[in-house]
Amino acid sequence: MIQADNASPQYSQQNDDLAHKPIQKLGASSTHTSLTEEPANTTKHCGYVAFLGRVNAGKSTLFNACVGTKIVGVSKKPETTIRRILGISTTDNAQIIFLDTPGLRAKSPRTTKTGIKSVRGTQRRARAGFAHHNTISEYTTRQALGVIEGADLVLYLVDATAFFHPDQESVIHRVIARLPEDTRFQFVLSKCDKMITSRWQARSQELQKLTCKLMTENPALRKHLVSITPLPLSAKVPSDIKKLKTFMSRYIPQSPFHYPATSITDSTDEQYVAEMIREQIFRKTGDEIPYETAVIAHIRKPDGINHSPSKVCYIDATIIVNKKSHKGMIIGRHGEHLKMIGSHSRKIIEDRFKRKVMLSLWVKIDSHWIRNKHKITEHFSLSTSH
Ligand SMILES: Nc1nc2c(ncn2[C@@H]2O[C@H](COP(=O)(O)OP(=O)(O)OP(=O)(O)O)[C@@H](O)[C@H]2O)c(=O)[nH]1
Ligand SMILES: [Mg+2]
Repeated sequence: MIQADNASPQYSQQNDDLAHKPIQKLGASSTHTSLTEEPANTTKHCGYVAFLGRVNAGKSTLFNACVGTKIVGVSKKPETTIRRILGISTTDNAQIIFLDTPGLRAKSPRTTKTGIKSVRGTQRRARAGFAHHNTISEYTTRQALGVIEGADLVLYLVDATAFFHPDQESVIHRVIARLPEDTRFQFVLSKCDKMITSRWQARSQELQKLTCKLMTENPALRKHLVSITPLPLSAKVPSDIKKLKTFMSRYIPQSPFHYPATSITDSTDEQYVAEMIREQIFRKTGDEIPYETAVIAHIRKPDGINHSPSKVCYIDATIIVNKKSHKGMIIGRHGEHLKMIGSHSRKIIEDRFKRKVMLSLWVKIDSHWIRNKHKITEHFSLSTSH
């Protein structure tokens, strides 16, 4: 478990299960979305807030901002996040546990008995503007939808700067269908700093209209919805984050803390390292590099971060691609890309671990691993429990 900066870092091998069954909920009767009021209660509260939404909606950026430090990779390319990631923010009286999730899409095309997808169905969906679906998409969707069951509050992010995607409505319906009885639901209009006020206000109204339509189609939404007015915010504006946390704290139950006050995530150090390297791959290579690129990191003990800060931390990481051409793109001419990926991720990891890091990177081709469920679980450290 990675600890807050002021705590001594240590290894942890927590499993990926979501140990967050819903407990008594608070604030079920609140119906307003004002971001300004302080919670009146000073007893201990602890609960789960899940960030859901389509790809690129800004979930991970908001997640990192809420945790207060970077634990999940962010990039302008879709499908940066591949598994559910847990982050923790603790104050004297409240512990909010955030769940970042992979971007959602409409349902995958049907799989035949032999495990091969209906090609005609896929082509039809492609013509209709849906993205390519494969086994990884099925896994990531399950990862995302899997967090809903344990969430006290689900925040559904809609990118204020983008048009509503054709599959947006069906994705929202899938989320609503999974909401447990007393879980609250709220739309968030993200990236508002990128627009002038009148434009995001217009977007907010469009989203309200869509919410009304969704409520007509699915009356269950009414009882979960905190407010029909989406929360407009920017993950890059600290005062918005502060107000959002105040808002969230109204919907988490009275409960002892689930994690030590110094913990910031349940990810292992290896998962963190892999996440940061994957982010740099997404940032430093062209659009051709697909999200089907995995990183497996191994921190070599005994020189790892568990020991004296003067010790160098040796990390070996393997980047797994499924095509020879992708290997070439990641390595780049004379290894330039790989060098850049290595030096940028090393700096981020050194900053986090507060010690010198020797990072060795390898690129390996593993053809068709993306069709192999066991390999997906292994390479992305996905939980098999969902
Ligand atoms: N200006 C601005 N940019 C933002 C904001 N939130 C996210 N972004 C940018 O939007 C892009 C996507 O952000 P992510 O946080 O990776 O989005 P995501 O929803 O986690 O994406 P996936 O993991 O691919 O589903 C990145 O380039 C971010 O820097 C915001 O509030 N303001
Ligand atoms: Mg993400």
